[in-house]
Amino acid sequence: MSDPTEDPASTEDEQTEAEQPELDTTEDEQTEAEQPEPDQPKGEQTEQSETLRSYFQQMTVIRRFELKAQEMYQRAEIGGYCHLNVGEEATVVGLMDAMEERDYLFANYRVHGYAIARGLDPGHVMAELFGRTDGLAGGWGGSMHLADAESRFMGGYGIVGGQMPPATGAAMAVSHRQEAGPESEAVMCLLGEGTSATGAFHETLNLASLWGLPIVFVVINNRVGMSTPVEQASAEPELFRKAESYRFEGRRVDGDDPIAVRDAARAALKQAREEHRPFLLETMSYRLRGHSVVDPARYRTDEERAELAAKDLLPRLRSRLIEDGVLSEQEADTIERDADETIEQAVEVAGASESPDPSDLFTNAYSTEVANAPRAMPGDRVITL
Ligand SMILES: Cc1ncc(C[n+]2csc(CCOP(=O)(O)OP(=O)(O)O)c2C)c(N)n1
Repeated sequence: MSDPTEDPASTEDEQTEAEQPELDTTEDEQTEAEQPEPDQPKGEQTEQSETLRSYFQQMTVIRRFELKAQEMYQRAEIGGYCHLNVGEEATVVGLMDAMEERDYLFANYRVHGYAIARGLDPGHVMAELFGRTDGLAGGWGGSMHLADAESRFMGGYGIVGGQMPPATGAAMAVSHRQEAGPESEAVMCLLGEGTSATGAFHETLNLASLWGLPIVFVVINNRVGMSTPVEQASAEPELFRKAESYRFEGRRVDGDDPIAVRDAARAALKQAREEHRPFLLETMSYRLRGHSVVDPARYRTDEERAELAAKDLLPRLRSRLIEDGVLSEQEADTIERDADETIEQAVEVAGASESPDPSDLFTNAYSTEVANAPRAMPGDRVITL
């Protein structure tokens, strides 16, 4: 793994050949004879191979889900906002694999992949994007506000940094009801690199350290916030260092390597639960598409686009797994076909689901009882009592 204290450019440059996925072997160049038999992948099936195979499968499902979400948005099946995880799939599966069921997850608006990797049904995720009753939030949340309390997936948030105070509050609740130790729950709070320049970021890091909270803040550094490169948005572009000023640990990891992400997140969560101390993990990846599905990313030059396409982690992982004998070409094809089928089924589930009843518009909108009428406000309850 690359030295996490290096800056992004030199980190990539300094990766050794052994660490770098091979980029120069295209699928076309491989001959039939070089392919392992479908049922006998070469070499022993180590645990690592099984893990990589499973990661490739999950990443493929997430990628196909996201591309389908873009298509469904263009067909006006999905409204509102829609932000994709394209290019960040290794980070997504690595982080989710590191979490225990008892841990809580808070996220920003780029959240579909996390819901799927946390084990939620792609059909229910797609139905939420469609705004239908079978959606994770009954169709009221949409793409940015997926949530499932049962799996402790505490939601995506549309306000930049809006997820950080409630995540910190959840970690405070955990610290009050449980002793620090290996069995403790922990909280993972995801954010983009642009968010690390906001007030909520600094306020929550400060309190998490002062109060000794079991929380891992994960900065998913995809290098650009809307159209602004991180170097122009943050005086300290090595974002994991921001933990230092609040006297806790931070670390940067290669976000294109799912195993490196998983191991770093596991170590961070372990420390959070065993010491009830916060941790700041920074994952380095690239957002391959625009900020949201309606952003054509005109701030990128043609050269940058070509560079990004060449960096796409999914075809690189595919080639590497085939080359290492972890997968055969046919198995990779099957994984991709199955993923397409899963996503087609998800679209069917979403399309067949009812739209919410407009008379329910104010149900669950306030924590206090409010008459279910468009003009009602929480204070009305006091007046009518
Ligand atoms: C408080 C607030 N300010 C501005 C916005 C508009 N906005 C939406 S996303 C975004 C960029 C955030 O970038 P980053 O945190 O890096 O996340 P990424 O999109 O890269 O995942 C901005 C400014 C907002 N949603 N909320």
